[in-house]
Amino acid sequence: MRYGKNPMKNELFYNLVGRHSSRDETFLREADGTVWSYKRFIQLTNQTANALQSMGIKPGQRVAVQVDKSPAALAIYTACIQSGLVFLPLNTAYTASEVEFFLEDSGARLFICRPDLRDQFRRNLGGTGVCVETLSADGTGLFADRVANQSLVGPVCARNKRDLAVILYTSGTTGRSKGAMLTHENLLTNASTLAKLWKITDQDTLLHALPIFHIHGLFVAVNTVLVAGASMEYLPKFNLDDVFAALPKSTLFMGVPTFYTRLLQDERLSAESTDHMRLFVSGSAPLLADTFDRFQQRTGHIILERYGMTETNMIASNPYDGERRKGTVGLPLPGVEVQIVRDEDGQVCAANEVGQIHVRGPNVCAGYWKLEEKTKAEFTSNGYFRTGDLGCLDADGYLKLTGRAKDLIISGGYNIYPKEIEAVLDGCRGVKESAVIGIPDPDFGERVLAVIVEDETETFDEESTRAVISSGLAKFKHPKLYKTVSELPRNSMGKVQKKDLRTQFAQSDARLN
Ligand code: MLC
Ligand code: AMP
Repeated sequence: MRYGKNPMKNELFYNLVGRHSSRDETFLREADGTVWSYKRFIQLTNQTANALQSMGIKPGQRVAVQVDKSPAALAIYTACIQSGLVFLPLNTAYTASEVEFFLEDSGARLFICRPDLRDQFRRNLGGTGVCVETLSADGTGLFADRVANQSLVGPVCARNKRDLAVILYTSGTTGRSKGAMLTHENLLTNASTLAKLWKITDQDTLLHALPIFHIHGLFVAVNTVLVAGASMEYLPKFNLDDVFAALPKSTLFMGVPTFYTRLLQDERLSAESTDHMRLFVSGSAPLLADTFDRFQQRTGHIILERYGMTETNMIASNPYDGERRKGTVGLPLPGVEVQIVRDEDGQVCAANEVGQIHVRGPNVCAGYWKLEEKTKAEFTSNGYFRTGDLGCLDADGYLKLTGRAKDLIISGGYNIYPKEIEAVLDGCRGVKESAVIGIPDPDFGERVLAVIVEDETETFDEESTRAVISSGLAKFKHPKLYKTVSELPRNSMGKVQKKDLRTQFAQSDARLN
């Protein structure tokens, strides 16, 4: 699919949505059995686009959304693409203060939230010019009422490949969240490449249990389905009973490693219950060799592991037909260049030599919203993006991730930046300083642990600290364990040695609260 060929001049919209407009085939089936044909979903997209335009929202303006997963929520995304608006999805776990930062930083014109939060946001956002509308999980709400009154057909706004489609905020190693700017080209090229590589066709049904506010659930999953004209079993969230109910109707599954470890704990997982499945894909966090092996032994399926990040979409994937090599994330995607670069001298590493992973290609974002200096710093002079991941390419070109240069914890597929939590902890009573680390967790892969050095004058109080954390940070970021130490281990430069802390606390007991 190349830009400039489509008379509608919005290639992304055309390839994801427009070309399916008269298809009566199923696009998605909800957990309660409600079926949405492509035609009906596209009518809803048109109605949503008309509603957005009737509110005076202009191409390029940002529409922020923090709502439960539903067909109507997905239609806001496709309607934004149609109308040339910039879609800004937000994790439903984010607290009001986290959301307010994103709204202010992005200059969002419209914010669509869950009905129970409307009054609070209207109060907090009064005077900022952000319009607050609502949408609930069942598709009702103030915004839904506007949508219902609109025409089933709607205009398509012309866009070129460099126009922004989506802003996705990622917390940073500095503790300051950055909005990755994803263009129409980023999304379309990546979805087309993956659908081709994984041989997704209109005969496929994806079991969709991921959230739709991150690139995994939205771009890797939904966009590939749309590009291929496939269908989805569309679950509100990952839940074992719903997954096993939908499995017989599906051919594809995509998940974070936690989904696979949870499936393996369920006796319903077997060769028989998965015999009609064509492909299981894992990503967003390291898939343990043990999970890979046990899944193959139980089901006969070899999980296909792939690698990506918000700023770059997907970077590498194990092959569909060739060897899916355990412990690797496969080969760089067609059109995507991966370089492993030595820290000391910036030279490209030899095969199997570990270095910084740099990426270049049409998949890489246009930079960070309103952060020109930060954007410059994250790209090399020859246009490669610095992922912050460490790894090596083997002699066959398979990429192996070996660690992270960035201080990051991945819990159940969600990224947690310690700096953001440390900044809150350091302001708590009785805390002189803190270091937040990830320790192994059998369910989430990593679990957040806070190491506290007590203030000389005041005693550290875990309960009040938990309350402060709760009021400011999304639940998945909360430390599950607190430990106090007399001092943090530091190297000769004064840098906290988190590696030592991880070793010291690796065996910390599993009591979560
Ligand atoms: C929920 N909790 C988590 C958590 N998810 N804590 C840490 N990490 C998480 N990921 C909290 C809940 O609030 C709850 O707190 C407690 O942990 C247990 O909840 P649960 O019922 O067991 O969790 P559940 O709701 O089932 O959610 C777990 C999950 C979910 C794994 C299904 O986290 C999930 O869908 N993860 C997928 C994330 C994802 O899509 N990542 C892709 C990012 S894109 P309490 O206190 O109430 O008990 C990306 C790039 C790429 O990374 O390459 O794809
Ligand atoms: P995010 O910023 O949420 O998009 O997360 C991106 C990060 O997730 C990457 O930089 C990696 O560190 C990690 N990641 C993604 N896929 C994998 C994978 N297959 N194995 C290990 N880590 C992964």
